[in-house]
Amino acid sequence: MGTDDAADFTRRLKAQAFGLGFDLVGITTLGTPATRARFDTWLEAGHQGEMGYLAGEGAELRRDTRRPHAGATHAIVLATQYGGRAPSGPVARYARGDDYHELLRERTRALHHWLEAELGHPVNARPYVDSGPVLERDLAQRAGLGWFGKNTMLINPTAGSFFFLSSLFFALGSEVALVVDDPFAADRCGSCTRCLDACPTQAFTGPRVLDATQCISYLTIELRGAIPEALRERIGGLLYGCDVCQEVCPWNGKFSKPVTELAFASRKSLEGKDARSMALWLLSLSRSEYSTAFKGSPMKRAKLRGLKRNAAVVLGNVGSAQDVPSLISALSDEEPLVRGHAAWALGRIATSAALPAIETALLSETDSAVRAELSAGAESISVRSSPSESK
Ligand code: B12
Ligand code: SF4
Ligand code: SF4
Repeated sequence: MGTDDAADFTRRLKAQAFGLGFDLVGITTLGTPATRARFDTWLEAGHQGEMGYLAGEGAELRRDTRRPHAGATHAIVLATQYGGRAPSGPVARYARGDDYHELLRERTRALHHWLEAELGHPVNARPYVDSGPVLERDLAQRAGLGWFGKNTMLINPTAGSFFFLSSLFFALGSEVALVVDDPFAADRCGSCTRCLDACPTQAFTGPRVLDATQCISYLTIELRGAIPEALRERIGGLLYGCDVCQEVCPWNGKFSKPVTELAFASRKSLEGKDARSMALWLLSLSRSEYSTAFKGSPMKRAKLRGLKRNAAVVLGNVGSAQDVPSLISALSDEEPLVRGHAAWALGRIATSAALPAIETALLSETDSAVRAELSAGAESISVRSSPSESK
């Protein structure tokens, strides 16, 4: 195949990807990620927390993109915007609609089918969307899609950073050639530090290094257990994920787009709810109501108990005396995680009306972590409620 043929085939492949709904497309070879050493340093520091899949065998596969899928030589790297122009709210923008994993995997598979139809034979290929053992931002930078912002996001100079990444790994035979994109060489952050300054938990240890264990996205989505007490207040009204370090980025201010993919538009059940009303709604959900409301939603990752845990934290931050009855009900939730965080929230709201309920709960509570939260909550109410109120 000559150079012209390669250029033509590449053009048609990219046109097909745009036609399928992808917003950015780049092509790269597979190999050792340029930021492999950064990744290793990050793991050594323990910044991955409980995300054990990133270490061990998972890390080994991430150290060379030729490892995850045998025989693959190239990747088409794809970005899909999810609506950075939408107003900020208690749920991160990426999680307000349907789960992106399956939708993007299907769309990436469609590109695979197109390749096979064009070449007239099966092509050894595999789609990756988020969960595969691939450093996707590194791969996207290598395919020319953007630079690593100081907030660690992959930022594109015409699209900002509110997009998902996916890729098709494939084996390129000798009968066809492709024009590979140059890595994105520039760093367009300059002297800006807005994202580092705005992070509510100060989770960045420096530019482009995020200690995930301090990040609200990790705390509200990935962390299975209790949220460290020192970080709860800083979560404010964020119920699921966090967009703060993207919202303040001037590249998003200028280039983020309204949502065009209907599947990513906010679900009706989330629309119009502020942090407090959404937290109250979540705390009230039965298991079957939860299954109906969150069918096909990325928010299922936190499970009902994680969402209720987050809701209790949010009420502890933005709630008032009116919310005490909901939190008292949560003291008898089947999950110790929820009971413990509800006790903390009652201690924060600190109305003495909650004291009898906490004392009653202490009589029957057997979980030692919840007992500690209940005692701390009672103590906090005793200290913080005014003398006139506690009479
Ligand atoms: C684990 C994970 C998380 C963790 C850790 C995030 C992190 N920054 O490491 C947590 C749960 C906190 C998280 C949060 C979010 N995530 Co996430 N996450 C991932 C996942 C699964 C792996 C990321 C990873 O390997 N981290 C390890 C660290 C070391 O890698 P890194 O942060 O990307 O850092 C690289 C560069 O910064 C560079 N680097 C580091 N230091 C330096 C220094 C210099 C000088 C240079 C040049 C480079 C450099 O090297 C690193 C390794 O390649 C990817 C999907 C995937 N398979 O890649 C999605 C992914 C990164 N997440 C994504 C999203 C959307 C989010 C959230 C916005 C969700 C939300 N709204 O809550 C937040 C954003 C938080 C943030 N600022 O990163 C998207 C990002 C798309 C984009 N435009 O960048 C991805 C790619 C998923 C996807 N397929 O779309 N996430
Ligand atoms: S997502 Fe939120 S908590 Fe995490 S680094 Fe960005 S601003 Fe900080
Ligand atoms: S806010 Fe500023 S420093 Fe942070 S990623 Fe955007 S341009 Fe870079």
